[in-house]
Amino acid sequence: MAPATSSVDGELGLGPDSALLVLTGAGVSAESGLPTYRGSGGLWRSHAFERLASPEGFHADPALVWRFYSERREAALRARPNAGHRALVEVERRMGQRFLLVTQNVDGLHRRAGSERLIEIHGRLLGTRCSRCRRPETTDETAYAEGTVPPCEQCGGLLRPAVVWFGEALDPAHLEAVDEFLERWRGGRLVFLAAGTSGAVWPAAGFVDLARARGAETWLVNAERADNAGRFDQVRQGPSGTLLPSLLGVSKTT
Ligand code: BJW
Ligand code: ZN
Repeated sequence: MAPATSSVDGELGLGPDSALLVLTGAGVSAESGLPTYRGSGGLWRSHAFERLASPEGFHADPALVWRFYSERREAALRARPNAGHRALVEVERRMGQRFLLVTQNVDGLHRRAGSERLIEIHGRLLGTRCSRCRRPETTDETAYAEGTVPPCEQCGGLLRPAVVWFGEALDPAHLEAVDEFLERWRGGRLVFLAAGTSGAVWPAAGFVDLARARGAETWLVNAERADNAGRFDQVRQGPSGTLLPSLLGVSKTT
């Protein structure tokens, strides 16, 4: 019997000439036990994002912001990648350079699952950088004790989590990489697949339009109706841990 992972193309029907751009959001980590941002049980339902995920909020109360991120670091380190993360690793192994994963997630679970062709456009929960100087970002898994705000050893400024807050620019190199991928593979069978994202946050919410403009077929996998669902060709409602393996033709147990 052929291995479960090798022969099936899945509903997306990805063949050797296809290219696949995937955008993931917090819903993909929900089955790993991490909360999403919006919707029931979402972080922004119980926490004011203006105070916790903005440069102004950090300036006003850095200790409060570090408490929030320290708790989330602990949760992310406890979590394990799920079948959705693993399906994306498997499809990357098959497709090589014809595959790119762009995630809005900061939890690090795609990387821990084994994804390598990966761009983390909203940064990393387990990274720290300086709010004042250009000290290089470092990996930092520390959950700081309540009231602690770590100082920068180079300039004495306040260190902050290496995530992208509202009102902050994404790394232009990341957006260029998305554009280059679409440009490189336009003309062939190009597929854009978004999973577990509400389509509420820009610029990621507009990637579907960039992909369509390059002739991509567009697919959405989400538990509830996303804000931008009407702009996709195909919408599948349900859990990504089940739907991603079946769309991608990957065994759920890999
Ligand atoms: C499941 C599931 C399961 C559950 N299976 N599904 C254009 C128009 C309007 C506004 C703007 C615009 N351009 C920019 C803006 C402003 C702003 C913005 O988008 N605001 C909107 C809210 C209106 N954007 C920005 O500020 C961005 N910056 C920017 O554009 O800069 C421009 C600039 C240029 C030059 C100079 C200066 C500026 C930055 C955005 C940063 C977002 N940051 C956060 C926080 C990261 C750190 C942290 O974690 O604390 O990123 S906010 C939060 O939202 C986080 C996420 O990555 C992001 C997206 O959320 P996501 O992943 O979609 O999660 P949810 O919870 O919304 O949805 C989860 C979905 O999963 C749900 O629909 C569920 O149904 C589903 N689900 N279980 C499948 N098992
Ligand atoms: Zn500094």
